[in-house]
Amino acid sequence: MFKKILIANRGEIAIRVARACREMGIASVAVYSEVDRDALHVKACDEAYLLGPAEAAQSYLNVGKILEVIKESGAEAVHPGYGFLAENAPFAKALEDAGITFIGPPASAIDAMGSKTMARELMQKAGVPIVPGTTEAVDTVEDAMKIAKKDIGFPVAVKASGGGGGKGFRVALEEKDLKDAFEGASREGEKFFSDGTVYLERYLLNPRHVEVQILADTHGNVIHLGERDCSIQRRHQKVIEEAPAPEWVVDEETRARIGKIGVEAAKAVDYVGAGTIEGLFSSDTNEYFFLEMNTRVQVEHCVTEMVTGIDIVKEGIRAAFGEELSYKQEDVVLRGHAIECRINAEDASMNFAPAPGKIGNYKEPTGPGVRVDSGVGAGGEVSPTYDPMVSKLIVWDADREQATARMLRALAEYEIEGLKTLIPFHTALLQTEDWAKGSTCKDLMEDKEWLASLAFPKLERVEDDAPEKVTNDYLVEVSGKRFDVKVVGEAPAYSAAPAGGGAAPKKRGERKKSAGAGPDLLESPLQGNMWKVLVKKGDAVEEGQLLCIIEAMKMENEITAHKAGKISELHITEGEPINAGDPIATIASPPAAEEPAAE
Ligand code: MV4
Repeated sequence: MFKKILIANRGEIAIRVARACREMGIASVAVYSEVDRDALHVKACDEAYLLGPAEAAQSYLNVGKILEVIKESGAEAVHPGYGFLAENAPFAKALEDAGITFIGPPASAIDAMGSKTMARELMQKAGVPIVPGTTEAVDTVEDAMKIAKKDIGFPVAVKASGGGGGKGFRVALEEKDLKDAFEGASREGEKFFSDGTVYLERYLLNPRHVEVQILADTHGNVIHLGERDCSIQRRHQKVIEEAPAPEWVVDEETRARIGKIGVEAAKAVDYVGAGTIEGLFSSDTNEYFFLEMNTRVQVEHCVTEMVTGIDIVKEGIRAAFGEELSYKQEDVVLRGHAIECRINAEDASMNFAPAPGKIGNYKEPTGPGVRVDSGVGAGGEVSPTYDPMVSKLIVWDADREQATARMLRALAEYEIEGLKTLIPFHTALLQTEDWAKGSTCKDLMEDKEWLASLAFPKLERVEDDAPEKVTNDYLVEVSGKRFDVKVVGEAPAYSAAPAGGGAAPKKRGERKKSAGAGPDLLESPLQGNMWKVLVKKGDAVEEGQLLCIIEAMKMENEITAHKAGKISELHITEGEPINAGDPIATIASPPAAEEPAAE
């Protein structure tokens, strides 16, 4: 087995991989950016090297620097986790050329699946069902109209060829929408993937997102670990995942059928390691269609681990080393039900705007059937530079209903001070009839009133009066290599009001319209670029009305009015950069409210 692996990632997934290494007797090497010096993933590894400044391009995406660290540390293999360099074929190729093992599929498989049109063509040839549509890019709106009318029929989905995960995805419900959808998807493809080409699919009405976990080795063995249902999404970001799908959605026979589809898809690209076939499942017709393959370990792999007992990360490492998989298909048995809630530092009442910041006290839930894969802890910080995930809360129980109860218990135990997180959102959602029925909760996720009712009490920073003495861990970097040192000094003054407690979220429709009370100034919750400004000075706005869109981390973040009133000052300009805490708009309350004041 490998003696030393470099983990080219940060946060919870870097820790997840480090744990697998520790259990396998493999030394682990962390890499970190300047803002991650105290990050938990650094401590989870045996040694650690500084890559560079916070900006991912200069640190976690800095291939040249990572290659240097590989050499210096003597690592034989690299685990990319997810995000960053995980699906970067040139990186996998550069490692192959340098004689370093990339823990993942061959660069050719990443390439083949990276182009969504090429993937569709390959899958069609391999007999894998794809969503009806084109397997080649469509060049013009006119061509698109012909194909949509003749071969596909409306509604039609327009998707960017370089896309994936819903980026560059537009829907044309009828003919007159096609031009906008085509141009929108193309523009987004150009912006995010430097590829403006698009293709067409039939737009399926109310499908479920059902994906298949695959494991493959270099000896030709390919198995599946059953499906995950990730139908609860917010603007194409998964927020809750479960394994298996609700039993009334996917039965044993369907599971075997879509599992086989997943295995065939992986075989068609000579896959190695852990991967996922994403697909759309139409419950009405029992049809399953290939959407795309994610050629990496996914965020939600844990729910599959909980119901199969198989360590997906370890199997990926074994496969990369050239060992055979530890399991045959008939060894894979699903037991019970697992649910994962993504505990993001986001404000569900503000269109899921990232809410990065410093964590005060922090206590994770424990007890039977509970797993927390976290990337930060007490006193830690969710940086505005990276993905705002605090942790993944995963529970297992004998069936879906009991797993739901267990998740609600765990969410209630979870204490995260100083940050707005999705805990109130998950708590409310898992108690809805929609969730119990196993619906995709699409309407709920768009229900602004319901989301606004999940608002937090205002967070406060409280100064400590007498600083206590504490032992602090400091670090020294010698030639970019990290060493830990203990220093006794004063505790930091930061502390924060509880975020987890406060009023229980109101039920749907119970919320009263705000009469415009509270502070006037709305500040940017995140750093990014002002992409669109939809209001002007002097406009009267409703609470929750869309004001502007900030592009950050390749995501469009909708910023909505925090209260009703008149925009007395607008502090933003389209196209300009904006920092977290910068003013966006001053909203003056309307004169004396007609509605009675709340409470
Ligand atoms: C679709 C679709 C309907 N028809 N494609 C693409 C990325 C993935 N995150 C969701 N995607 C969808 N692709 C066609 N041809 C609907 C979705 C979709 C979705 C699917 C299942 C469950 C929830 C969803 C939420 C938004 C979009």
